[in-house]
Amino acid sequence: ARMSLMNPALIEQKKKERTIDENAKPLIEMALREGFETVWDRYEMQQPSCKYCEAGLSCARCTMGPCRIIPPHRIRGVCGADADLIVSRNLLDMIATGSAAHSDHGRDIVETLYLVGMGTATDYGIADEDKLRLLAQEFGIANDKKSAKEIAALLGRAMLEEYGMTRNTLQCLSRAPKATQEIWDAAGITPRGIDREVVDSMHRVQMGVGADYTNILLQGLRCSLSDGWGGSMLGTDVSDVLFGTPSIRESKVNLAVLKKDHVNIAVHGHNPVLSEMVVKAVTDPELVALAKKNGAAGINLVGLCCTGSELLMRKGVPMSGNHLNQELVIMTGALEAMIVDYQCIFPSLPRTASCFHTLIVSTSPKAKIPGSYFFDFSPDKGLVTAKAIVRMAVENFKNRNPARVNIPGSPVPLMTGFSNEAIKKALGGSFKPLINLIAAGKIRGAVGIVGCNNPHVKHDYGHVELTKALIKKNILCVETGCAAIASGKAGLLMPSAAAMAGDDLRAVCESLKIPPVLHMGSCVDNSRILVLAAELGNALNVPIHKLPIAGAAPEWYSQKAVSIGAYFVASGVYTVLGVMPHISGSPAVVSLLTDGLKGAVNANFAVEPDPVKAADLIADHIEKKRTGLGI
Ligand code: CUV
Repeated sequence: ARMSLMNPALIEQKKKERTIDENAKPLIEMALREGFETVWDRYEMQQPSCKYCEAGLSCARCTMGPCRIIPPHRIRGVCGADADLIVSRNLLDMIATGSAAHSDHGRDIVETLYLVGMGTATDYGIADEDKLRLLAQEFGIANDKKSAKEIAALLGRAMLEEYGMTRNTLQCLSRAPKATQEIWDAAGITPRGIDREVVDSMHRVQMGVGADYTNILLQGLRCSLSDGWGGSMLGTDVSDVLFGTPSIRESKVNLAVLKKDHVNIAVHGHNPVLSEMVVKAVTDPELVALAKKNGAAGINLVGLCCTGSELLMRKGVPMSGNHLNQELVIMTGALEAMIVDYQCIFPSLPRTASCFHTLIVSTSPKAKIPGSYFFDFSPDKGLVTAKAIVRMAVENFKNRNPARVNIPGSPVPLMTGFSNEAIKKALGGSFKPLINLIAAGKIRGAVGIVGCNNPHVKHDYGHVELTKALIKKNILCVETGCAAIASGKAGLLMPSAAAMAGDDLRAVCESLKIPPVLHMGSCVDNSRILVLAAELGNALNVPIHKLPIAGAAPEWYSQKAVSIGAYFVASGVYTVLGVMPHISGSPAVVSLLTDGLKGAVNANFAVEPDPVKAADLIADHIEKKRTGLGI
């Protein structure tokens, strides 16, 4: 259904309110003018939001309710749960959901490694055998006389065991400084198995189980650790083994990476097991020839969201945008197909696409989408499926309406590929020079800026303003996910952005020829940030919480982001959120998360929507940690 035509002044105002992405603005304007519904319209239609849900004070988990807490009289749900319990239970549910999403994605990758070893996923191979052998060593697999394939099977098997419940610990936890591991043990939050912590959490949110909000939130930390140091970490490491450990390279970003004269295909979602096969398929000579026969100059593959970051980091595939760009990519009228797997995909994309010629192709049995074309993608038939999808996209080129094509502006260059391995290499083989720069105060500290876009925040504003404010204070930013892409679009991922940094950081970046903001990958690659923190802690022989580092999620929306925030804090990293979680209904829970947790893990959350103020909070924290270290 089309909305009524909107007056130009209102369109102008909304366009400014919604985003700072200059390439997005013309499409937002077009959508408003012509009545194409976007996430911002749906957000507006949902206002005012339910104040009970917003405060975390509603519960519909069982059918004795649904319940809301409305003081002074209705202060318990039908079961007897009070505000603290309802809020904490809702939060644990979010953490478990996010942890499950990351870790299940990790499992799909680990399974692929196992299938490569067993010889049934022949389209995949081992791209980084050194990393495979290092990991095997870490997992106690003797590997000198074995072939890469044999190791892949054994390592894949051993990693799948991490999901179970017989080992009672996770291998990668031992990457953390000893003192940090001891903190986890003392707090009783050392995870015992990846799936186990999710199931344990789900058990606790069943009515009549978890009743103590503190105990519930501690389980939240344990479950999140099983994501960060478990499922996500395996996902990152094994993706590197299968598809290559990222190295520093250049590419481009924003909606203008679409090409008017090419068949344009976007991959959207998360798992490189799918998107890497699409990368292969688009270079197939037969399909390229078919594209040309259909009148196109070639096939142009672009990324979106995290699977885009995976391809950008490893292959330099251009990136069309982040979370709130997903509908706009379709509205360029130049996209033949959007291939998705799972997570962060608007269920309404086929509805958006139905106004254009774009085909939405879903590929995961877990994420079938009404209105999409479904291909049952699995690693044993990866390439043949990817080729079939690409063929469909190529054939769709003839359905494009040239009058509708609107690709605004031009792309921005960026530098990417900053895996820990690549950073070390750039530093001459170890983190020592980085540590020296931090000790000398040339770099005051480092901040991981991560997470999504959220229509509660002007698109990209939180990320970009926070990043700019921090580099001005000589604080190095390492970024993943949609945060990194926001910085990319704003030009912050180029060495030339050093000009926007404080004098000291600027000099460091200029001498190393690196940007002041390093793109470290997708959301599961936040595990790279954990490993970086662990290696810094180990080098200095201090627990993670003593390092001059912090985390931030200025525009987060997803359950996955809650899990990320929780494992940052549980690992000892002070973390500032730009969007308030639904917890304000319980002052006790708020106080535990923003203060009380210091007693258990020496770190806490803060919430600060103003990015400039958030930068001040982070800088203060970093200076305190520097003083603590005597530097
Ligand atoms: Ni996984 S989780 S919107 S794509 S960062 Fe982007 Fe990143 Fe959030 Fe999703």
